[in-house]
Amino acid sequence: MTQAAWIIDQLILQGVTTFCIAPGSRSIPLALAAAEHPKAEIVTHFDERGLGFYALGFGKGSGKPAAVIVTSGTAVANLLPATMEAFHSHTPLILLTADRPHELRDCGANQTADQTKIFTGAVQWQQDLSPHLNEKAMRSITAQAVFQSRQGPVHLNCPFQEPLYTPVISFSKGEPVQFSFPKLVSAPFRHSARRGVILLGPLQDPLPVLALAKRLQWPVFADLLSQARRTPSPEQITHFDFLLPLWKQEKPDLILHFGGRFIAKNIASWESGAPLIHVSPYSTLQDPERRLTTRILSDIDSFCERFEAQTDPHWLQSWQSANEQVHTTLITHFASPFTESHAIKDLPADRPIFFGNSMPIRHADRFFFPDHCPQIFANRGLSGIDGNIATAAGIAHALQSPLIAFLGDQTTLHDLNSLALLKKHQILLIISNNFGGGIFDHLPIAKSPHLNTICAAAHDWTFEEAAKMFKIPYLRLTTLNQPCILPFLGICEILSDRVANKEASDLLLRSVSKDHSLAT
Ligand SMILES: Cc1ncc(C[n+]2csc(CCOP(=O)(O)OP(=O)(O)O)c2C)c(N)n1
Repeated sequence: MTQAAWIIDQLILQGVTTFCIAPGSRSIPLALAAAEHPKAEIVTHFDERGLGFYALGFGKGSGKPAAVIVTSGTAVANLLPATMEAFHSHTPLILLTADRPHELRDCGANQTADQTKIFTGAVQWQQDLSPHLNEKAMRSITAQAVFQSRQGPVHLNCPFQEPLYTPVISFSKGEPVQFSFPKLVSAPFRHSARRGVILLGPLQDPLPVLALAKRLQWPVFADLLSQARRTPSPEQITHFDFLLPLWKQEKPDLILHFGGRFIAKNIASWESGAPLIHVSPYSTLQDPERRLTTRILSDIDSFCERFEAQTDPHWLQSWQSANEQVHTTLITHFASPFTESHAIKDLPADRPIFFGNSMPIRHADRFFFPDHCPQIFANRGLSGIDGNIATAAGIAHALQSPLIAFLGDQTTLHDLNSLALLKKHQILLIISNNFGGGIFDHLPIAKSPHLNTICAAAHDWTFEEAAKMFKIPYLRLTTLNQPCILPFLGICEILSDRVANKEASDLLLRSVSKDHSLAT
């Protein structure tokens, strides 16, 4: 209990105040210390998998880690999916897993497995603590864990000896340990390019990059998760995803990539032929196509301030006018009958939105351009369809704000347990039910007679009864009716047809391609 109190108190001194707790016995010292600490905030959930995603969502929403407390055994393994997503999206997260002490390991004790390095490959840092560590060491390791968690998840495996419960806990007065990140680019960085393109991937703060684009008058291709849509600027070529496969005009002479991987696949397949520089504060490589010519490890703003290159006034204009053409084609497209992409284009933009993986995030990347774009979230580190409801709930918690979560039906089915987390927050969960995985209609497997069984997992379920079980208000719609959903909190299910969605999408691609090739 004393050791647990040191860990919890040091976490709080380091600014980690949210503790996500699942029930268990070996974890009682940690859970109790958190419950008793006057500055700790507690969230509880019965399912460790959902709990891990909730903490992940909290990290995405706040930029700060939440600490997850679970018992030993399979409970620990249930944290793996959320930890993997956190690792690949550089989301802060701290895992505190209770364990048997060393003398009870590997000798048949109940609920005891080798869990010390279970997250290897998915954590930034890990430590197996010992019941014999003194206060100084325990506090120092805990502080180090918080520091490491700025770049991704960390794991502290915490063995506890019995007794696991004492009625009185005292928190000794400890000191926080200070850590800081250096800014790495300190001298001017000059390049001779004049027709540069800026790729703005998922990023916490796009403003330094947008300022650089304005200074150089270079076009910016901004991913939905770059948050750049919140600050519209003439340099942003909003429909780059449609344009790249059709671009026949002058080629760029440099590509600068900031942040993570793009949702739009056309970025990866664009054969621009230009040198590619990636700037990121993370040491992990972001280059699946193996095209990088320069890799710069730096915080974004210090690089942007020091980067110098040329400007060509016609370069940006040619992208802008092509973008205008695509925009005109899209207006015609959305005059057609209602499909899933209409629902996303027309979403209320009055609160943050979490988009589920699969088609929702792709439609949003292409079509969601409201006048005032809210903060956008998704699990794109590994693009899992698991834990999406829990992640959205964790984000709503971090932001202390109402939130929309827009998910596909399989994504919702995968995380039904987490409906239990919904009612603590002001969430409008919109389920786009096309009765299976609509994404597979866009892949070559769509031609196979096995599409519906092995990939799309077609079904005929709706979510009314699930809503009832968790006592969540429920609404069913066939089009996205804004006045109807604006004041509504709960589950809103929109039914759509996979075939119609796919046909509309094909028609749009043909129109863009035809209109653009006529004009260039
Ligand atoms: C945990 C996990 N399992 C499987 C997949 C593969 N997968 C990607 S999208 C998808 C279907 C999602 O269907 P749905 O949520 O209904 O959305 P839609 O495709 O209809 O937009 C699947 C199974 C995944 N990304 N993550």
